[in-house]
Amino acid sequence: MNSEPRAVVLGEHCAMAQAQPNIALIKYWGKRDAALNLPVVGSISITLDALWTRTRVAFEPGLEQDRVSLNGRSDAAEAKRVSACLDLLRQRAGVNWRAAVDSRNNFPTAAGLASSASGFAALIHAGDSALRLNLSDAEKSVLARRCSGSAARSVFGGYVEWAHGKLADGTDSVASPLLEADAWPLRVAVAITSTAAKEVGSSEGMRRTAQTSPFQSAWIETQEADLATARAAILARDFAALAAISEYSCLKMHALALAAQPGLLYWNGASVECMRRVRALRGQGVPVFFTVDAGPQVKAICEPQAVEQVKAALRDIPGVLDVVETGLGAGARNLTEAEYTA
Ligand code: 2P0
Repeated sequence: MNSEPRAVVLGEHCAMAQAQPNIALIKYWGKRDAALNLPVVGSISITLDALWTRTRVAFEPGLEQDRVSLNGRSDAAEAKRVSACLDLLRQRAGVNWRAAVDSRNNFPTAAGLASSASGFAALIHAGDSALRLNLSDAEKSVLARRCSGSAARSVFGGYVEWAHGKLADGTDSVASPLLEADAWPLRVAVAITSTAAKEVGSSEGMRRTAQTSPFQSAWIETQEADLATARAAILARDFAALAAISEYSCLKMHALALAAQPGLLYWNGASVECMRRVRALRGQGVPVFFTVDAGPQVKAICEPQAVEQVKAALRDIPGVLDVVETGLGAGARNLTEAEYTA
């Protein structure tokens, strides 16, 4: 008897995976093809370690429709996105089996912490294993991108670049690793200033920006230089250079979105105070910089020796509900059932 009882319970087309969110230092904003999620610009991110999505996918030939549970609940809009993502995997495998998907995050969903990035990277990774597709990481990145743009980057760990690509079919719009997390282990303090879902989602925000912001062409024209500067700073482990180019890219993205009609204002008062505090610390010689995505949380990236001081400073700001610390982590990976249920 060497067959494992749990394999019988879960069925043979079942797998579990974990992926972590990533934070862009050089931002993605704007699509050249909304259906394929092809970006108008490349981007550079860091993958985190303390925050995760864990997902189980079980394809069951007898099932009539996909069953999707996210953080223990079912949501029709999210289930539709998950089914569309599963369709990409089913198409690759040449099967029409429906699946039961169970997924949970250890951080607030839809609050500017890139839950769609870790969510879809984990889904593609688990689905690939469940259907035994043996896709390469690059192929997983392409599929994850089609589900949510930034998910392309969470397939990989550490410092990651996602190329905007030139091909119409998007096969060259893929992420790849720039530097391992261990090679430059920066820390991140995330100041949570709201746990509410954002008012305007990223896809709608990008569409509105492209249609109405007068800065869209300047954004696209200046991105290549920012990417080159950030790439060089990362490879040289030059903190001051990475700080300068990252804050520049963040504020430029927000300026672009603020100039849409109606303007996209993702910050609250506490977000602004956090940014000011980070700059004040840096003025005192503390190696820290901020970045902010399409939501009100502020991510302060710092050298390891500064993290306690940075966390204390952020906690002190009125309106900061919590400060979560994380390091940089690995890319998407399979989980055993014991790891999944832990
Ligand atoms: C980024 N953001 O580079 C940028 C910066 C938010 C601000 O990628 O429509 O959830 O699924 O491609 O990836 C968030 O947008 O959008 C995002 P879709 P996604 O991280």
